[in-house]
Amino acid sequence: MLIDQAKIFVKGGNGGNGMVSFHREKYVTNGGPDGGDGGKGGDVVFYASEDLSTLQNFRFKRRFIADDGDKGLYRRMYGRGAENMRVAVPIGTLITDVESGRVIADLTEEGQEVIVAKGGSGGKGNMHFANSVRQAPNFARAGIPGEEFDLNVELKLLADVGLIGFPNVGKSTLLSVISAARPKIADYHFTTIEPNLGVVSVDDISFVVADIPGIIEGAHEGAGLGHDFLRHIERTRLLIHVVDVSGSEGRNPIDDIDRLNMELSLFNPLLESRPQIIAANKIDLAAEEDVAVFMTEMQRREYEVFPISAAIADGTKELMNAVAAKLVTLPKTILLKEAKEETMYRFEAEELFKVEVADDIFNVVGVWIKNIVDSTNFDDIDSLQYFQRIIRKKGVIDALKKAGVHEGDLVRMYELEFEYIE
Ligand SMILES: Nc1nc2c(ncn2[C@@H]2O[C@H](COP(=O)(O)OP(=O)(O)OP(=O)(O)O)[C@@H](O)[C@H]2O)c(=O)[nH]1
Ligand SMILES: [Mg+2]
Repeated sequence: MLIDQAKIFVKGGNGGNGMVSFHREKYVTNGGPDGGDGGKGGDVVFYASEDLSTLQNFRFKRRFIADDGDKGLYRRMYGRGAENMRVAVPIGTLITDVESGRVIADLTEEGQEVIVAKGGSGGKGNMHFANSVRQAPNFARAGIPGEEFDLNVELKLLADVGLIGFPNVGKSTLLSVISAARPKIADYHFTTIEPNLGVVSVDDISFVVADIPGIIEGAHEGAGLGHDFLRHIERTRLLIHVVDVSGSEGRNPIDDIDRLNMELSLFNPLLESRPQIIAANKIDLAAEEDVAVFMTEMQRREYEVFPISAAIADGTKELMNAVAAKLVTLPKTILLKEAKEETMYRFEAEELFKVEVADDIFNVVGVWIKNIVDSTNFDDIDSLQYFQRIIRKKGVIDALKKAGVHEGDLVRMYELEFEYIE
């Protein structure tokens, strides 16, 4: 398969709750509030590592939940913040938010990292809530819950080597003799309609080879099938250009090389400079002097070129040795300097809240208001008063009035519902 994919759930740790406590000491009566703040919940962080090449790890573990922060302590002591949870993913991993479809990150470089779910901040301890009027606040705020998302994690093909060539030249046959892959092989054009991957081992080196559908002229404008797949070989490090040296379809192999390279550069000029090794296939059908002419011309152009007969695996070992030797000299991954894709962006900041009116109910929605509601203890008079003040200060009441709220209307803020009183 071309794309490795997994659906996962990520959640940042919850912030620890703030503490309610009062300073106590011998001979000191009515000490001030000294409850400390809760610690921050851990973030879930994804980072790109070249040690991985598949999303295999996500087959077994699909939930990534960072630890919660500790709660605040006595004597103004902060609760400990939780460690971040760090998850390695292969280079080339694309992360999208399932709900919104937004791209969160495209990790294309070693070590690049992104916070996919932020941990919540800790709640403030009661030491923050004293003022001249309220000297003994007996409430603290709860920690904010960590962000949570369902994510789609996708790894695009990161084959090391791409097999390119016109239809029917023997690309799939070659893949079948150098790897365990079993692509469909037949004597007609476009036998391959989807790319096949094979893992090739040469001594202790292994690499991934991608066999893509045959490319025809005009592919860069969408002719044939190859176009859709050309972009999958943009990230390969090396190309094996397979050509039918016997000219069994009445074509000239040297022309084939030129025309196919032209298609590649029209599709993406970067591909022009991608190293190529040439596989002169079907030598069993070719006249010896034709093979010699072709070889001489390619060597003149300073290509490495190997005469092979893929069907009987003749010469393929030498070809693979050369491929392995070449790969070790090439950079590990080709970075998408000129790729069309987005690299990385975070969610935009959200507005504090929004008032939505439906069926005469005034709904106040948004992450901020949800957090305030979650962290308020409505049974506690101080906490409730604090809540009332903060929503007034941040303009929630004004926004409700603007939306047309009247005495007795129902207002809903997540779990909290009340009748509006002037
Ligand atoms: N005689 C001979 N036939 C070969 C050789 N290699 C491949 N073939 C034949 O050529 C035909 C096409 O082979 P495929 O491997 O399907 O070619 P392909 O390049 O993958 O073709 P598409 O997927 O259609 O682009 C098949 O009938 C193969 O058996 C070879 O070395 N010698
Ligand atoms: Mg094929």
